[in-house]
Amino acid sequence: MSRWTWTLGLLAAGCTTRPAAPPVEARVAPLALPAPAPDLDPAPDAVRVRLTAERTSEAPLRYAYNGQRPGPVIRAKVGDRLTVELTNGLAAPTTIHWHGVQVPWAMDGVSWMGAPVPAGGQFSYEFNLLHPGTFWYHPHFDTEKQVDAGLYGLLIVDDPAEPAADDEVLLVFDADDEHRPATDDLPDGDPGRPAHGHGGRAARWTVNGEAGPVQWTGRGGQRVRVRMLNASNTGYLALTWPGLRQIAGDQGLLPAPQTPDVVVLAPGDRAEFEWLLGREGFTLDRLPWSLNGGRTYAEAEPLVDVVVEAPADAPAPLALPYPGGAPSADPPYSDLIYTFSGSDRTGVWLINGERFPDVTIDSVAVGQRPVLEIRNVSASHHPFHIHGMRFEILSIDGAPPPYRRVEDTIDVGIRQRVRVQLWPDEPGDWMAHCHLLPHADDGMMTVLRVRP
Ligand SMILES: [Cu+2]
Repeated sequence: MSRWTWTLGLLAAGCTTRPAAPPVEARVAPLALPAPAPDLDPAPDAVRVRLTAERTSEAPLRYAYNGQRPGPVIRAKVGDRLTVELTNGLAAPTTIHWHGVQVPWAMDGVSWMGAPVPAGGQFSYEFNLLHPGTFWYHPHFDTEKQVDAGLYGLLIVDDPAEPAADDEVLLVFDADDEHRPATDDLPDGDPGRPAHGHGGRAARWTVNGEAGPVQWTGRGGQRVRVRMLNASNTGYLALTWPGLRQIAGDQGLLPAPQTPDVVVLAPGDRAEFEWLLGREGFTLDRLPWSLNGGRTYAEAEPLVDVVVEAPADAPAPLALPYPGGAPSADPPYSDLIYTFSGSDRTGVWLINGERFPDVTIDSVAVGQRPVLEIRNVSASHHPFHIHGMRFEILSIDGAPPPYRRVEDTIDVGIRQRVRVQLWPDEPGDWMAHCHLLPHADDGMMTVLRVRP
């Protein structure tokens, strides 16, 4: 029996815990964590790393930082000065954008009104790390192609005030061959039932560069901090597992831990979780999800098997310094409105009827807290991302979020209206765009100017 068939049988039986047989070692590859980037600066408050972007394969096209996919994990703490020396070993220009990190505009890695790093060139990115969280880095030049080819990695900013977990798991998800026809990538034995909607296709998901499912082994009684990134160009990741406990989102700790049944990571999203290991393992399943309507009808796909060695009582959660706080009130006005429109039929995606780079540039001032309303009038979800600043979700279709959410990437559903309060604290011409990278490259991008 294939691994796939075996797991589907398990799901169909409604069983969520692991039976004693067959031996798990025979079924799945062990999870490999992405290697860290060595810190070349001995000073305690400075981190300096080197990244070289290179082509590692021609067909299929593969790029990598330092030969790794995902790229090296850059690790620092709040207050550190980070220096990243980029060497562009590609035959094309590139940049590095620091997704979710508040950086000076000149360090943001966009080529809007500036030059990218030419082929063979070098650039040193330098900035101070102001906020803790799980961030990521990727090119912002020919973005759809360069990210899809493998240029991405985690940037983790630790808060020394937080208690350490017993272990840490980093999970970088990507969807390989996202644009392949669905008939090409159905697993063996699947009857080939057509999935409804774009993104409902059986794209092959990878975990830290390996085809899932992968297996991770921990010990009973351990508290494990789990950091996840959806680095896919277009794939939404709806994940579920027993005991799901979310502790952080895009921008660090949530006001309090949350225990939803399912968490949806849009492209560009990060989230952190706690695994409180007890006596039984469990499986992280991906639920089918479409850009054109959310959950779809197809089988769940196991991505990560968590195995527990030395079963013991599950531990109490970490005493993390959750900030608390309720959502801010949604005022009866908007300072800015972005209307998302377009369609796959035309291949044109627009914000306020405009196609990047022919866009109107709105402006706000440093320290203002403008209210932005995002109206999606298209038949596709769009994950909205803005550079250089964080934002708080004020309401979704008129209702406040269930808890205070500070984000840098927010999914905007079909015909949905999402209102956010922007926190511009750095001057610059910041890109604001859909993080479905084909949509961004097809024009769904604008610029918000922040005046000093
Ligand atoms: Cu979009």
